[in-house]
Amino acid sequence: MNKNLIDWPTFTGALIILLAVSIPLAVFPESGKEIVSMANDFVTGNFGVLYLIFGLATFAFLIYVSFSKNGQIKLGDKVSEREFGTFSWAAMLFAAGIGSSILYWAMIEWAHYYQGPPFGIEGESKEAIQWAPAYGIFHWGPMAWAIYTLPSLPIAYFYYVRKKPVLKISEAVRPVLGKLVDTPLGNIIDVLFMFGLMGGAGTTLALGTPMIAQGVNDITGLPPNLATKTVIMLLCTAIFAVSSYSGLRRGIKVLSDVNLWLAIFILAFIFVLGPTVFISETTFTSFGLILNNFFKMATWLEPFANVGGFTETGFPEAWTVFYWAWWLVYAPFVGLFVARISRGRTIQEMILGTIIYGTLGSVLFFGIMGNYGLYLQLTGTFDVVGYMNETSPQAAIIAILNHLPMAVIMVPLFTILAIIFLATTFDSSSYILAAVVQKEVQTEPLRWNRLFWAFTLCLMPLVLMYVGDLETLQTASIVAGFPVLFIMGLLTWSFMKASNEDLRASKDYEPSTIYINRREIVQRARKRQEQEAALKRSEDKES
Ligand code: NM2
Repeated sequence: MNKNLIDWPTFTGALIILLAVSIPLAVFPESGKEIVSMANDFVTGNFGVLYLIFGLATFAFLIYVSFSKNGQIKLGDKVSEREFGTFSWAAMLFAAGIGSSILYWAMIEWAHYYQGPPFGIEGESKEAIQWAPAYGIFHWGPMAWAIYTLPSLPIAYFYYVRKKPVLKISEAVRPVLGKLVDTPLGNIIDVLFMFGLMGGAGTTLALGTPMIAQGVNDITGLPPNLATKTVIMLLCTAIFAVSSYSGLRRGIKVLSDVNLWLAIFILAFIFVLGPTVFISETTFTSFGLILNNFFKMATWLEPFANVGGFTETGFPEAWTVFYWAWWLVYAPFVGLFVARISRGRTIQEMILGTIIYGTLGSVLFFGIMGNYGLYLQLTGTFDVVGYMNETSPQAAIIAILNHLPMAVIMVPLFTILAIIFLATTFDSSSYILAAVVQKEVQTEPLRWNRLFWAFTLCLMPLVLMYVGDLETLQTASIVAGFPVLFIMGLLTWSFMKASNEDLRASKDYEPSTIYINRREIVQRARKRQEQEAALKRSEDKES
């Protein structure tokens, strides 16, 4: 066991902050919940606008970069070939950014919007029906994927262009902070990033586990209580641990492949055997609705709540702000991964590819799974919303699946898919957490270090499930993500600074501004005229 490799200040810093949040919550759940709710209100109430500005600015910035000179920079040398073909690249980046939560939300997000729509629309009205399938796609769409892409810019740039392998976020901001990175500030940045990721993974695991427990309950009859959930979570960690010991790469690779094909199978099954036309039409119509209302959705904060006859719905805080925060906490981590697989592509290809393929993937899940449930609701086959209110969202999810043909097979398959998703979340998150607390990573982070963080990751979601309702789970991402907002700013600045410096210094750089010097033009024209006249004179003389 090589303990010297560990960057102890970061290691203990992250652990302390995790324990400092989890233990009081577990010991004093009631007052803990109050404090969590206050923290949530404080951040979303006062800084909600900051998150929405951040989302829109990120999207606009990436579109700008991809069509600028910086976007033409190739990640690698002249001869570097693409490491992966486009299909596997897209599948890998989607799998890295998405976990079990997409199963949860794709199935049930519409039901929340149907009941509590935005823009002062009445719940369960005809208008609410239109927004219900669209809003989920928006929250998992191009702006969300843009948030994921932002950190991959500096990381890929340093990795392939400046050839400095970066596995730490603090290293990726070195162009801006310089030597300050070697002071405790560097450790603080890494600890805050780790805390953000643990918060985000906390939300994922605390949402995914009860859903799996419900699936298990449906199959075996085991009660979906806290004990079952704890066992499930530990089991997922154990699956990861075993696969990681059985020749790391292979184990997880097999799991991810199974995952991909299983997901494709379930989606195709619902699409073909479910209401195919309804699914296609609703998805396509949602696409238009989002395009038409893109800016409205991206900026809606209900500033007039509780004044002038407007009632407060809390929709922006509960959804858009929450989502941007949740994507944000995962972003540096996904950025590390996307950067690693993008050798040989240009920055433009990396940006547009992530946004487009990522969104397409989300559209498949939300369009197919969500609209199947919506169909059951609207045709009166099954009152999903009523059932969800009576029981729980996860019970409603399993009940929707039970309406599928061959439900006896489909529910277990869905549950297995969710379990693998959860295990791969443990795998990838623990990889990054372990890498960040090491001074140096040779090929892989140390095994004990990875396992340590995988089990540590269980802590927060366990406490959250014990304490909380949905709002508490959402808060974990929002509050832990707040500092990451500023780290993202540093990362962006750092990329622009480094790439602009290099662009200006490179051999075939041409400044983009064209400077017109009238005097020079006139002089040159006059000179040309004189030359021509002289030539003519000499020709005349010869003839
Ligand atoms: N995001 C995509 O569980 C998961 O799907 C992880 C969640 C940020 C909403 C990512």
